[in-house]
Amino acid sequence: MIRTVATKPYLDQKPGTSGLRKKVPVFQQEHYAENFIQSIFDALDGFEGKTLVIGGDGRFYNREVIQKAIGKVMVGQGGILSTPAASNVIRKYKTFGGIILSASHNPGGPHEDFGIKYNAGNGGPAAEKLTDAIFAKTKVISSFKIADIGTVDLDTIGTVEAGGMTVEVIDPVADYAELMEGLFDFDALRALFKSGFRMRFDAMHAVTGPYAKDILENRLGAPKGTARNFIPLPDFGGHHPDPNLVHAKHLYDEMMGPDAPDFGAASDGDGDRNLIIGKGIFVTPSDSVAMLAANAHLAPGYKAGLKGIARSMPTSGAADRVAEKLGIGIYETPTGWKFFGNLLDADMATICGEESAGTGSNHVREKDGLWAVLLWLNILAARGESAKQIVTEHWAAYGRNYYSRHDYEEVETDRAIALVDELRTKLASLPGTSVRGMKIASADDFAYHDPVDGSIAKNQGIRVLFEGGSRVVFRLSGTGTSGATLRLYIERYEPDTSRHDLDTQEALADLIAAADDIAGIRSHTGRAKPSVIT
Ligand code: VG1
Ligand code: CO
Repeated sequence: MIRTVATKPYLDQKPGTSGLRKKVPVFQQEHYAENFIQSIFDALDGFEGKTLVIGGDGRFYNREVIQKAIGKVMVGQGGILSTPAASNVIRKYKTFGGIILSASHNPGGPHEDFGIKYNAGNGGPAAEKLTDAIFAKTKVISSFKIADIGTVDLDTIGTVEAGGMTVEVIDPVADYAELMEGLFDFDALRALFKSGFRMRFDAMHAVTGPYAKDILENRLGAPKGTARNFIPLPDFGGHHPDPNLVHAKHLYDEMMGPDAPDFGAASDGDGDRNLIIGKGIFVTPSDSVAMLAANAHLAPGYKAGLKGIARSMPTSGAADRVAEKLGIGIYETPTGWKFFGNLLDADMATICGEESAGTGSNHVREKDGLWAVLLWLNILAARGESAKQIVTEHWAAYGRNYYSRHDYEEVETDRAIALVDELRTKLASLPGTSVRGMKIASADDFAYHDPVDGSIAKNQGIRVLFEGGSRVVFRLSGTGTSGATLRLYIERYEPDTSRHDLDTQEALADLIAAADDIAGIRSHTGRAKPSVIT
């Protein structure tokens, strides 16, 4: 029985970098989730009778919203599907699209964050054109449709008919594990673990736990205990499921310690991010995408080579040097995975990456945390070298891009906007001037012209480029849920091998000071230092 229920619009349902993200109490307002989900369908055509995938990272409010969205759907057991696994299910079963319930790396719980995102039939996040259309619908919605099918059992695998609809509860891991098995040399990985290779994977009580446990321990024979914090919890054990040097500091400390395992990794709330730490060496996400691209041909799924590499604008230029050496295309896109979709669909890019710990390939249309970890393992096995050797050899061959991101979180929105506005008005006058002895070569507000569909995305981050290739980038986050988050990205290229083991913050100190001179970060935000440095 399908009922139509009258509703009133909420005016704050504009999707950000990755779907709609708000605090749980915001989503708990009457009809808030129903309105947004109905608006997704109102912006789409031709889904009648088709199948929809629903994924979620198991955070608080996940199950409740799944019951609201249900139509003819495929859903992961327990309401769980990692973001990359959901992308795979959409592609594999050629469904109409999917809805992913997650706020990714943001904390979960009754007072923390929740999110809803729509992925299209290619498995990728909805392009801007569609998210704009969804937002337009949320502003005029007057009713939504809902099926009274009672409570659906999400915990038992199988198909149930409910209220004239079919609900298929699937094993969330099986299809994904099969996909990984086709890309990587599982025999070589089994041999690696058999030889005594030790690894630590921290699932941070988020969605990748069951995937890591099954793939690493069951299928690849890694010792029990390789996967840690592998039981997904609705509040992620009270932590931020954000795999970076702040929220996964325990892993970093272990990997730098005297009895460190050979390789350490972690993933985020919805399983699309990755943190890579070799024994005694942290690999920045920007370096990781460059190193994966340079070595991908060692894995069976990429032995024919890459078509191209794409990276988000704030991501370091390390990957550009690899693309140049390989003689393949390099694409610079705005922040957010939705901008890679066209390049992947058109087979112009094979590997994509973001500085925020996102790496992925054309195997799905999302970034994929465990994929990056398995590709690293495959490369380690094929080369028979440690992560540290691979990293230092890469720097010696290509030069090192020192890179860091400074986040100023929960800044008052007005003050953050004032900073950006002031910076914009200054842009034209900056080139040719010097800051701290460094000459500014150019300054602009990044705009992206999509080479596939011709669409243009403006105001995607302010870049100040210095002579010699160093740069600072400023942008406001599109995923935060309280106040504004200012992100400052700092990069310096260093070709000289004798200067490859400096402390990153020291190597970037003059650029960090220059960024404050240029943008007045401290005076605008009232903060003496960033909240998070990665
Ligand atoms: C952040 C990252 C961006 C990433 C996005 C979604 O966006 O910077 O690179 O694609 O999160 O990641 P923003 O607008 O806050 O800078 V996830 O793992 O939260 O889906
Ligand atoms: Co994520």
